[in-house]
Amino acid sequence: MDIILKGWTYFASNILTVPAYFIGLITLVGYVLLRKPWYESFAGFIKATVGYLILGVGSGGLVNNFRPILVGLKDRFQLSAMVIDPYFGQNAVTAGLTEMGRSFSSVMLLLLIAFIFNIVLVAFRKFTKIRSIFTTGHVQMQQAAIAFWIVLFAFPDLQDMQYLAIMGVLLGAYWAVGSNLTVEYTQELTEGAGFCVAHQQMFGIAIFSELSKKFFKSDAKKLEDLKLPGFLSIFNENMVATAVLMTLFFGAILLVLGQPYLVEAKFLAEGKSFFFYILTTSLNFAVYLAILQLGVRTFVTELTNSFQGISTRLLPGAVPGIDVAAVYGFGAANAVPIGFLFGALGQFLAILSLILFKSPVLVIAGFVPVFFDNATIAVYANSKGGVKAAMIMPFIAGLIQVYGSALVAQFIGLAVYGGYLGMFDWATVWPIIAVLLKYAGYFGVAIVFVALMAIPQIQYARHKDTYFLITDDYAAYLEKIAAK
Ligand code: ASC
Repeated sequence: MDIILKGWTYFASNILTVPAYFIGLITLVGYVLLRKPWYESFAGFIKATVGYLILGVGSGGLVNNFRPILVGLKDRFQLSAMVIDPYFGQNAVTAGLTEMGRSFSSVMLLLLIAFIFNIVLVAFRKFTKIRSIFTTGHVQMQQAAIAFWIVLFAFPDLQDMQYLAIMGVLLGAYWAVGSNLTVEYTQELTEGAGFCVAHQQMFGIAIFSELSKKFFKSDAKKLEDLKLPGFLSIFNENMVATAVLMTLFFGAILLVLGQPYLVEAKFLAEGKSFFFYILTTSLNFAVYLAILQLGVRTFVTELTNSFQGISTRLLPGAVPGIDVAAVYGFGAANAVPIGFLFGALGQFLAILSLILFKSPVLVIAGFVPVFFDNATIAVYANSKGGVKAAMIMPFIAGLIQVYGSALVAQFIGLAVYGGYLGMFDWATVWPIIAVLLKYAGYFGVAIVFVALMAIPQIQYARHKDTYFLITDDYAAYLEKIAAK
């Protein structure tokens, strides 16, 4: 038993929670199952892993460069505020647990239980209607930390094994149902690329795609159809648009922070030009975005080609759920900066209102929610409802991220430790789960589980004839839709 657990822990901490290797391994296994020659399988493994690592350089570069700038606002004005960001959320849980004299040492075991549960749900897809597997390990760790805190808050006196059982079932169900919920929207966005999203705004993708469909015309002007005239035409190009918009946005924030603070906080070396610091920092946004898109292009085809091995031989009909940044390689490239800016506007307005109304919790915008949630929502909203949807939906999401996070972090007592996850699903779906668990106990656990399981059933009932076809054979799906 001990050796199995050690082996698992090794696998989980080096592969399962490092998406690049996990996706590489899946690609390798997929090609082997397709009986490709060993050298092609090996090459597939390399391309998938390297591509995902490149994606990580892009998204990590964005996170590491721009998160400190946003958080700088908190230091500069000495606000006692909570940062909404997955990494701050994870730190807050650790701080809270340390203070209580507890730890959450069984995260790896939890991942095992939840992951196996996810696979079982797909294996029984005939009954569960679940098609997708959640593979984004670093996100799973962040979510496990917050979910542990929520369960601890609702059931303070349980044993470790009982926590594991409740969380394994709830998280496993959320991962499976949430990623499954993004299948249709993602297949349509990527024209059948064969993956879905396994991240932190999966319900958000579904909700805002549906709202965009409902309130905007499907033939509304899309961002990619905009042909700006005259000098504005430079914005037709994504790299130029991103660079200019981000220079304005981060330039303003860096000016507010001011040169003395930036020097003191070691952002800017003494004696260096402030102007060129602002310029380089802001232009780096476009650099990392370009890297990220290169990463997506490198691994997506490998992954989805090889995954046919898994979805025909190992786990029939399965679809891989991957990092949300993968969708930035599809749809309108300009949706990414637009979503970020309108989401930031929503978040800043919400934060301002918290200050004006003297809320007991103040929130500081974290980079990960404000960028990765809202850019994503704009990409999907644009594909369903065009330019206006791509602006309005992230704006609404920005408001919700702040208000929902402020409410839930106060409710579960995490606000005092300085952070909360803050992503869309964790500002909407999980607060509801927290309330149900707290006030309805085990009955609440049952309600949440049944409600989650009902979602794929509803999806299936709405499109029985194409539900599995959309991932099994996208061309046939399109024909069927056209024939209708
Ligand atoms: C997250 C998180 C990140 C980013 C990344 C986006 O939630 O923790 O590092 O989003 O996954 O590519």
